[in-house]
Formats: sequence, structure tokens, C-alpha cells
Amino acid sequence: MSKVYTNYFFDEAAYDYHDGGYVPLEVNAAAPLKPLNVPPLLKPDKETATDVYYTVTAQAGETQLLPGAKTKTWGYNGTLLSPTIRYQVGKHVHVTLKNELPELTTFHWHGLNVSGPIVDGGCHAPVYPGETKHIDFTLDQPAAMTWLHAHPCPSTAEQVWHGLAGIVYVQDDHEASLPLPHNYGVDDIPVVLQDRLFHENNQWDYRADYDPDGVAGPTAMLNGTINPYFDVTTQRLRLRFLDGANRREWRLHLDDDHEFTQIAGDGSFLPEPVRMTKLMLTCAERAQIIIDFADKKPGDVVTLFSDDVPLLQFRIHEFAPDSAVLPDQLLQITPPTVNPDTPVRHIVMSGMDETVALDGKKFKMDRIDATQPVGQAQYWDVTNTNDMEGGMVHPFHCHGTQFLVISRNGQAPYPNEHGYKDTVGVNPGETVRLLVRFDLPGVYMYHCHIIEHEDGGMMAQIESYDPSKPRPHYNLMTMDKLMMALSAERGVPMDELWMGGMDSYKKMGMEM
Ligand SMILES: [Cu+2]
Repeated sequence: MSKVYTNYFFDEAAYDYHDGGYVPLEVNAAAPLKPLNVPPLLKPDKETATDVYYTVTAQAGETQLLPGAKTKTWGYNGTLLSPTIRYQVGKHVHVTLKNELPELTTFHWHGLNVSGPIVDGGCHAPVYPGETKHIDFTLDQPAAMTWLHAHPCPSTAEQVWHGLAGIVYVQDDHEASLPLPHNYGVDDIPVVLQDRLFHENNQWDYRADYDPDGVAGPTAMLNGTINPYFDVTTQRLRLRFLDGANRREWRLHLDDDHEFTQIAGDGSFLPEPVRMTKLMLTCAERAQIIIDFADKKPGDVVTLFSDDVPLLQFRIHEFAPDSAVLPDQLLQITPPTVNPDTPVRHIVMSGMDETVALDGKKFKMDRIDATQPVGQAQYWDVTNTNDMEGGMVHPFHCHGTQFLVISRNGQAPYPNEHGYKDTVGVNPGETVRLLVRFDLPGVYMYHCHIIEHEDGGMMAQIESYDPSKPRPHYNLMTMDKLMMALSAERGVPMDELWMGGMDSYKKMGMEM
């Protein structure tokens, strides 16, 4: 690992700051510097040698984000975001899902290889207000940082905007054996990158901010902290970034182009560490990096930026020297073999604003768009047909699997996407080849992760099936059922019900 990469890899012409509706980040002068909030760890309700039990409650509340009035927010087991959940591979996990919100929600485990559509928690798994549901699963996948978020289509974007997102670590023995910072909250820190617009009285107003190409705000919010700093007390710091924004891309770099090392992406460690000075994340992507502050002394401050806007200050304190060296190989990946008779699946993401579509269609909850035998690897060629001029990077995400990125327009993938991933940014005019295998039968959604695009219909679903068994019947959600429930919960007639994504269907004259 000798080369240091100094670019963001993606096509600059497609960056979000070229959009007409782009909302530039600005430092919010109303908020004083505050210590970065590090979410507490979620404690199990009960744990045995083989099983562990958790409760996750979606709830509404108020959070002190800016001086003055508190902001009305939603969260899991708290008023905003969530405690960090840590799942151990091989352990049987039981989760009680409680909904104390005024309306239905779902609990989607983004990046976990769990069965769809119910345990996965997409749109087919509503938990109604006041209701409690139980799921259980055993994970068999590499160590990674994944996440939990609400996914009731087409109201996913609004619920995530309210605060329904949280960090989920997947841990295994291999990770524990690596010479990495492991001390949660001290040198192993998750960082959820989000942005919001504060309206009168410090409130958020999703509908007022609505943009079919994705809602953004000028104020960066990191783990629910505005203007954060972090006290560095170790030579090496491991940061686990999640782009938890609805639309914003984050182009991260440090003062003076201080070097850092990426060790993991969405779904696993990278096979080899990658040294870099710049890191771009598209929506829902994750990256774990290690910063080595060996050349810094107490009193120094190192700042993390996105483009030219400061996000987070690292205040350097005394630390003990750390001589640990990263291994040249972090993870061995053996790609599954593809049967030469298996056709390549072609997937097209097209459009902008209300015209967004996947394979020329808008999402329909009770339509299964594709099938794939369980356990069988297949190439997926995912194309973004936007023009480079005025087009955008669409982050493609698939539920229930971790895939490998094989190529971009026939060329090698970016140096930092050789590990398992579940979300990949596709440039305008580009075809990204993925190698996809489902390990569990079920129905899984795949979509653009600009959340307003998925709500607006840039989404489809695939059934992974066992060819040796009769095809199961899946009880899929319908738009009528969803709208009747929401109309009753919100106390508004059906024809006055508003969800962001609906506009995109209506303007295109399409049924949901
Ligand atoms: Cu998109």
C-alpha cells in the first residue's frame, strides 16, 4: 500500500453542487461549538451464550439542537437517531420493534443479509402506531458498519428526515483480531452525516423544503450535533462515516490534505487498506477510515471539511505512542463463480425530478419485477442514463445482499470499492457491473438511495427463490392499504393525504 490517492474518483461534472436546486452547506453561526455526540451503545434486554434480545422503539420527541427552542424530532429509543446497536455474527438475535409514533413506520436493516420482505423491514413490514412486533435472525456476513432506518414507501424520506436512522455494527472474530482501534466512543467513533434547514423556532419543515431531486439543508448535523468538536486522546482514530443525508454527497478531507487510510466500505473491510486524502460518499454509503495523528501535538486542531465547509474539529490532547501497523491484507475475498449460462441482468436508472424511473417504470409495492435463484451469483449491469451535462450520480442500493463491484464502464472499479458493498454511486452515462447473490429467499427492493428518488418511484423489487421448492406466497403491501392507514392516523381524508413521493407519480400521471 504505497500510493496515496488524492481525488474523489467520481465524475466532477455530476457532483451535487452543479444542481439548480443545490443547497450549499454553511456554518450555522447560531450554534456554539459542542462536543460531538457519540450515540450510547444499546444494551440488550437479555443475553445468553447463544441468543441476545433487544428492543427498538420508534418515538417522537424534542431535541436541543440550536440555542433556544428545541426541535421536534423522531428517534429510536430516544428523541433523535438511535443508540448504536452491535450484532455479533453467529449469535441468534431477537428484536422487539415498537412503534410509539403517531403513524406507521418500518424498521429496515440496511446492509444486513436478513430475509425479505418482513425481517428486512422495507415497505411490506409496517408496524402500526401502538403496535409491537418481533423479528429474529442470525447473521452470517463480514464485520461492517450497517444502519437502521425507516422505509415506509413513499414516506421513507420524510421519516428519515424526522430522525429515524441509527448505526448498526456487525462484529466478528476476524475484526477483533485486527490491530485496529476498538474502543467505542474513544477511538472508534461512528459519524452520521446529515444536513437540515432550521425554520422559525428552530423547527424542521419537510414539506416546505421538498425537492423531488432530494431534500437538503444548509446546516451540517453530525450524530445530531451542530458545530461539533471531538477530543482526540489516542494517536490513531477510527471514524466510521455514514452518509445519512437524504440527498447530499459528502466530499471529505482534512486540513492541509492530511492523509488517512480507508479500511472498510459498506459491507466489509477492504481487501487492502487504501491511503487517500479525499473521500466522497453518496447517500447511504459508509466508509471507515483511520487517521494517524502521530505528527500532531497537544493543542493542535485538525478540521474535517466537506468541500470547503468545516464539519468537525479534532482537538489533539496527550496520547500514548501507538506503533501498531495495519496489515497489508485486511480481508480475503473469494468472489462467487458465475455459471456461464446465467444471463447478465440489466438495470436502468433514468430521469431526474419527477421523471425518475427504474427500468422505465415507477415502483409498485405489489409487483415483483424480477427473480433470481437463491445462492446463485449473477452479474447485474446497472446503468445511469442521465447526461453528464446536468445529470447526477444515482447511488444504487439493493436490500438483503452484499455485492461486489466488478467494473465501471468495463474499467476497474475505484480503489476503495473492492470490498463488499450494498450501495454504489453510478455516474451519468455509466454502467457499473455488480456481482450479486442472495443467500436467503425473499422479496428485496433495489433502488436509488437519494431517498426522494426512491419515494418518487426509482425502485423495483426482486424475488430470490429456491428452485427446489414451491414458490411461497408473499403478503405484499399495497398503496391502498398504506393510504387508508395513514389517512386514519393523520386524521385527514385520503384525497388530502400528502407524501413526498406521491407528487412524482401524480405529475407523471402514474398510479402508485
Ligand atoms: Cu437517484
